[in-house]
Amino acid sequence: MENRPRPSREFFESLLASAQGRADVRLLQKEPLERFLDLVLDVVTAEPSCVEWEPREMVVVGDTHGDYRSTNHLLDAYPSTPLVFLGDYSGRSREKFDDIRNCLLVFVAKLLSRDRILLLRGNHDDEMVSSENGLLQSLREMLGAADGEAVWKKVVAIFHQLPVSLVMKDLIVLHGALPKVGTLGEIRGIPKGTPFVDQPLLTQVLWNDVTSRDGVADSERCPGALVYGKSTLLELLAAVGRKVLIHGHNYAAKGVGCDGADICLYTCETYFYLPLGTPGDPPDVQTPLPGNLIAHYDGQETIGIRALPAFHLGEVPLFEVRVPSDGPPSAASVSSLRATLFRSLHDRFKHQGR
Ligand SMILES: [Mn+2]
Repeated sequence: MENRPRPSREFFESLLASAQGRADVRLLQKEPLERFLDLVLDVVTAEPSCVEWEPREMVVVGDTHGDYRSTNHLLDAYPSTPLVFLGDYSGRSREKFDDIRNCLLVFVAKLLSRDRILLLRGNHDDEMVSSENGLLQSLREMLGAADGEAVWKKVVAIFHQLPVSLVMKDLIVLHGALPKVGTLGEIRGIPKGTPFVDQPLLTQVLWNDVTSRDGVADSERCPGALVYGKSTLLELLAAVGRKVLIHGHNYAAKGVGCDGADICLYTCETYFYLPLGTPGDPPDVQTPLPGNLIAHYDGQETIGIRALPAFHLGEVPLFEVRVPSDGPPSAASVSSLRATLFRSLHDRFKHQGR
């Protein structure tokens, strides 16, 4: 495994340029691309299904779904902070090949910073879903039918080897929502390397949802998955010995629910991008909706929920979740100015429907 041939420096430069949207992905050649994907596969295969990190600062990024611009922005904005991506790297792309760019970008980042960047698995990061969500089609278009399918199979092998959860101190981090388990050991025991349909608990991790209604119901999104409310979430958190679930997979306008026990992040502009300027204005005149959220954990007791433009506005969080060592979590709105901006954007978003 260690002596796989490495692609050339020139290849890595053109790979990065393509992934960042500075060059045409169709200029990439199949053979070095496959050698690159083999290197990424080795790195993620060595990781456990349930990653356990000592308490430390980290930024958690929700579903990016082909939004390589946001991914690139985050990699630039946090060059040394541990970054956890919640999965769903392809699907729902805004423009052709955005899904390929985003996958390549997170793979390059992982290869270069394997101990700092964690790529968790989402429900789209799967053989079946990525054959239907546009990624296979994009790769066929990029490389031709046969070569595109061969490269897609290597991408799928990586997807299936991604870890499915992270536990750190009082937090558990995964794509969908906690599965119905009685112990953390059941989550640790979820095997890697298979499609989710073969694994009932993995199906739940990747597809479950938390809602505002209490009780447990079957999910309409996927057979075998569940939708549940606050009391069930609190029971499951207690069962796995944690206080806060950080997850993606769904859009939650505020990003915080269940009094801080539920942090739901969506970090993709594709669905939730509402220009404030007039059409044709440069991108920095437009403001993403607060659906474009990340969570910053200080490694102690505080998790700040920030919208992506916060980088340009002094890093003021929208909401703050406190996780004291001796009590339950609590959530509070932080900045009244930003809360007002947030509410006006949210109202406008609601009126537009989606
Ligand atoms: Mn998802």
